[in-house]
Amino acid sequence: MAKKYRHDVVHRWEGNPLITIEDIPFPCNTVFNAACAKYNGQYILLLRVEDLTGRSVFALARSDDGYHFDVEDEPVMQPCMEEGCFMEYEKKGIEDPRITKIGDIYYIMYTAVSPYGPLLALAKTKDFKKFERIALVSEPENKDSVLFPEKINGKYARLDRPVAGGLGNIWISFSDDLIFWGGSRCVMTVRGDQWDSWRIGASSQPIKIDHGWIIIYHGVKAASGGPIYRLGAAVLDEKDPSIVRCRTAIPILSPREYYERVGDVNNVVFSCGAILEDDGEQLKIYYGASDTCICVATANVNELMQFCTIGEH
Ligand code: BMA
Repeated sequence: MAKKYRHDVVHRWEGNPLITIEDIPFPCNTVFNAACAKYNGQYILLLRVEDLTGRSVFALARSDDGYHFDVEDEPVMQPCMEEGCFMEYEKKGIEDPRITKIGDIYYIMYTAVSPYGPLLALAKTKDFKKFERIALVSEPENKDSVLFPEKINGKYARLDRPVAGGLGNIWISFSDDLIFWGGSRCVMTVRGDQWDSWRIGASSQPIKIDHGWIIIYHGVKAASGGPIYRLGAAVLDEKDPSIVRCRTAIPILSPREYYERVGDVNNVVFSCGAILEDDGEQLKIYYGASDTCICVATANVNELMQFCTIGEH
């Protein structure tokens, strides 16, 4: 059972891990890094499930309380098998989805793993039954894209994480149609030799709060024993989200429990989404632990904001 620690701002659910391969009805290696949404009063997780060949597919899980999930019998999205560009660019799998609801459509940004490296792809669903691909929306190497739930100054906006010079920073881009993107700017960079010094990437879809957008992001440090993936938070300006208003100086969640320390990839907590409850305070952060299972933790969004400091962004 997850231990309580009085300095925590993010609190692990005592029933973690909430989904393991035992819960997946079809054969697989691992399940991790799930996108989340609320649909018809239910919690939906779009799970990244690595099949026995090592390629990832997406499966769907539903829950009434956000903690106890039932996983559907078959994957809802697999790497594209029909001739066309998706097939070429999803040959090595589909990974790490993030869901953003715009109007009555749930958009899914995900990583298409191509022979040329990972790139961004976009799909949509209205009912979590029928999923439709829209477009490939970047070149490699790019990952960790999240759409904003509303237009910013008349344009769709996304965060993403291109890799350049070995480092990964968070960028913002804009679009009129969700397909062609531009106006790109760097939003947040890796920091010195801190916990987020090697790579950072948006984890959760941006969530609107008073005067800004809060995001959960992951930060990676290249430690001597291998990379360590941790979570932090940042608040972006409401009208110009390329401006970081504040950012956590220290991580809000670090690998500590056995299931976060040991797995297919050790020392990983990696989130692909969070849900702000209707009270406007409780945030449920879903995260993959050591690329082997799925967990949930909660935070009070106001306490989280107090953790974000003005300073070096
Ligand atoms: C990142 C992503 C995640 C994964 C993490 C740790 O680059 O590929 O899917 O959880 O590495 O292995």
